[in-house]
Amino acid sequence: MPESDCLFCKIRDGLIPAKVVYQDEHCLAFEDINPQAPTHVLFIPRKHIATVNDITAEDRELVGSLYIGAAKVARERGFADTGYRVVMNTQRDAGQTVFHIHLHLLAGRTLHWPPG
Ligand code: D5M
Repeated sequence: MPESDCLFCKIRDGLIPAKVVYQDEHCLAFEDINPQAPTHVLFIPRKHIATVNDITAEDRELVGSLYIGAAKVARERGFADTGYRVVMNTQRDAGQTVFHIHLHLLAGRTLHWPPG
């Protein structure tokens, strides 16, 4: 899929509105439009990467920034000790629907395991 057709690239570029809650050099985070928990934030790299399969060694810092951002937002919202989940769905069987990688941050309720 070309980057110009990617929903999350359009959010990154300000073409589609989103409630941005965090950003840094590599990463942008916004509230999920269909929250599955009281806190549900998506952390995306500014660079278009379709799936986890497409991450390369040169993306190390960028991928690390998604986790650093998620931990920061989780800490700010008081979940550092009570707990939260970060997860990246990959391909059809995991339910990936947007093909620009995104780290889900879920918190604010008891999260069951396995997720189903
Ligand atoms: O997760 C894709 C996630 O993206 C899903 O939780 C809904 C969310 N989503 C879809 N469209 C939007 C917009 N426009 N703003 C914010 N969030 C959105 P996946 O892991 O691919 O199933």
